[in-house]
Amino acid sequence: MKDIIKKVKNNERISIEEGLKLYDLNLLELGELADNIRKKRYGKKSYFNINRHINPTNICKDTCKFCAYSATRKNPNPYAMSLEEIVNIAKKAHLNGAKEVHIVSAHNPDVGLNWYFDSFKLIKKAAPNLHIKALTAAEIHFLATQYNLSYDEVLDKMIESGVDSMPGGGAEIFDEKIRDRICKGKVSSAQWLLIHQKWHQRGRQSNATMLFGHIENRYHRLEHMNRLRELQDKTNGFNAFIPLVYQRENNYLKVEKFLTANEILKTYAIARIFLDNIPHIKAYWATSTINLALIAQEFGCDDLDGTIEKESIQSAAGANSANGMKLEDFVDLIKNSGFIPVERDSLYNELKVY
Ligand code: V47
Repeated sequence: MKDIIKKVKNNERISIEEGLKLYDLNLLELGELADNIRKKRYGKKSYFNINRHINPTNICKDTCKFCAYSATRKNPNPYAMSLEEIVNIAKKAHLNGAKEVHIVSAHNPDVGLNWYFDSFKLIKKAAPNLHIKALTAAEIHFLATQYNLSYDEVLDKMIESGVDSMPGGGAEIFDEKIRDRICKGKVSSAQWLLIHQKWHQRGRQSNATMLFGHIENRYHRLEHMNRLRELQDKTNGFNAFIPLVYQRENNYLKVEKFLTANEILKTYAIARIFLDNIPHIKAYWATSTINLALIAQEFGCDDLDGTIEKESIQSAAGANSANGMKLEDFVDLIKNSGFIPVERDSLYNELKVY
């Protein structure tokens, strides 16, 4: 263990096995290692943005076991917003101060290809300065397959329609055996990585997520991070890594034990140490709870996502995030936890220090 700690302190890259070993360290010692890296880069700054999540449809041809959001027997309320509804939500959010719309849909085979792209075009027309973060690699794979397009064609259409950056969803866990058990049939791990690589090669940026706390183990998490680290070495296009804590209500993936705060914080800290080439580690409060996200600031995380305004994916599975958070409350919480709230844009340019 001493050798690994020395490596971390000397900013040397650690292996999957060394990352795994770090779980054996006590939480506070591990936290300090991660916190030192965070402090060197960002001091006491904690980043967030004023954003609006929009989930335009929950009708999905795929059946991921962890998902409580898509319309199924457990959630029999299918919907697909009209283009007008989507644009109005974006316009209203922009008027209220949002700088980003984060648009993630289900894989809806009925609305047509243009419904996806027209919504982006119309939003860009109505609010040219509003950053559009939209289409996960899982959605891109779905659109390519459904409409017989190459990934390149879908990615080019995104750029033409005004999409600015890609969110990190759909990554789940890259290990193929686990992936088969939780989301068989959707974008494969290799395809997810290829789509992000192609996006980065267009000079664009994206995020990467990891869904953890279900049937995966610690090795799977590190191996997942390793695939991201390898791609980032090639492209340098990932802005943030977002470990998503699994929410277990209203879905078909039975998990008896909920992760302990200890395990969640250790995973954040190890992500900060292991992913030496991804600048930001985001504690997405919708899945970790805001309380733990605030503590995570001392365990390597430098970003808390944003005010969200409305959220349907994690809240469908039990998270307390359906209505987002008021800006004043968000800023106060960060300040009261001893950090400096810094509003950023979607590409991490600083906009306002509170
Ligand atoms: O990929 C689905 C996850 C993701 C559950 O890029 C669940 O900035 C927990 O990707 N428990 C979509 N998570 C959300 C997402 C995201 C969120 C915040 C910021 C960014 C970003 C991206 O939600 C899916 C899936 O992994 N998810 N069901 C669940 N039961």
